[in-house]
Amino acid sequence: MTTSFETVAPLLAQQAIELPSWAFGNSGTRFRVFGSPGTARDPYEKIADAAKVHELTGLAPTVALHIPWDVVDDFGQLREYANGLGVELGTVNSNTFQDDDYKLGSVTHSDPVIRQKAIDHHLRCIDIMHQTGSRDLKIWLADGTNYPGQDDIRARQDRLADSLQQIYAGLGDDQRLVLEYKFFEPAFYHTDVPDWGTSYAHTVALGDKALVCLDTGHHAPGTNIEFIVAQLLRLGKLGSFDFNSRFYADDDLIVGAADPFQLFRILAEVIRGGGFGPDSGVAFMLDQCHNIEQKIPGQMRSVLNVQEMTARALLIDRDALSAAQAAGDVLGAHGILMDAFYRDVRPDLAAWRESRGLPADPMAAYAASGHQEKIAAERVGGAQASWGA
Ligand code: PSV
Ligand code: MN
Ligand code: MN
Repeated sequence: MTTSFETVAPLLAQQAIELPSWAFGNSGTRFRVFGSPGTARDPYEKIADAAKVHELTGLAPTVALHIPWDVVDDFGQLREYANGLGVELGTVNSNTFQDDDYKLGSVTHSDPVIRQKAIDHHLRCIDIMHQTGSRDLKIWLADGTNYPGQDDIRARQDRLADSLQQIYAGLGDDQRLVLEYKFFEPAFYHTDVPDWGTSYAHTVALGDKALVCLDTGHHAPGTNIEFIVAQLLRLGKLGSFDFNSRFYADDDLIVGAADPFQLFRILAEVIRGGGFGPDSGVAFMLDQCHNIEQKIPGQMRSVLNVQEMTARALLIDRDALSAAQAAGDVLGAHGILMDAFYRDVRPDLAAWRESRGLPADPMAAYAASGHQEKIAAERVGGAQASWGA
């Protein structure tokens, strides 16, 4: 007995995927950042682009901000602007990686003055969160060292723990801190939060409002990410995802592009562990850049990929799978999982979208709408936003 699409459709209606404001700025590699016509010039235009993605897909009701890239004079006004376009402001991402003072570290720095500056930046982010109505403060640190012996790894952990405690103390009752990990880059010998275990250890020490953020691009090749998902959900410490895909390193490519099967396996484990849906406490976000492709359709493709893989993961026949597992039926159990992975849900999703007043094919609808040409004509003059300001 296979699970029918109709059974899982109500669950799909609960899906929300947060878009990163920085996906709508120009980005590139250390070799070149390519400009493209129509790219947003300020936070308002980035939000308008995100709202367009939501309008056509119904999947992206919130936009994440990056501070100081998205600093505006009046965050209340930015919030009203977003609301007027049908979206909310979401996670606030702190940035302590683009200031000369942080060359040797930010919240782990041995100089108390620089460390305080980094802590204060996070407290300012929390203040902004009160104005934007954001729940989550996401911390990704560029801290680390390039050479063995460069600094005392253990003392840096102690300073990290102390700084995080001061930041955590500034959170409001309904706010959360999500701590992201990454095993390399920009530091190449060690990073101060390299893996889920380190993030877990710090967030456990902080308390219930501190959780782990799992960025799918931040693992060594071959890492079994769905196992980490299962473990963090088991421990009640999975706070959010930064979805993207990678072929080699932290490539920030469109989620599901490099390895759709891995995305399926991750989502299957999310659903299995109760991490799906608004009440789960697990936030889905994208953390991507669109270097050579158009940005609005790039984000649309991304949320649609997550939706398609979620639908397939929801279609796993759980009863049959449990029975096969209990019977020790290795190939039978594997086959049940693969049956769901190979289900082509695109026609069902197209019909379902239409029934909800959305375009059956959002990508085609965007291309036909003339919106890209319109913003290319309108957004002339001024500096386009880049992965940065
Ligand atoms: C750097 O690796 C990074 O991509 C992290 O994943 C953050 O989430 C993102 O930048 C935004 O700060
Ligand atoms: Mn990330
Ligand atoms: Mn990253």
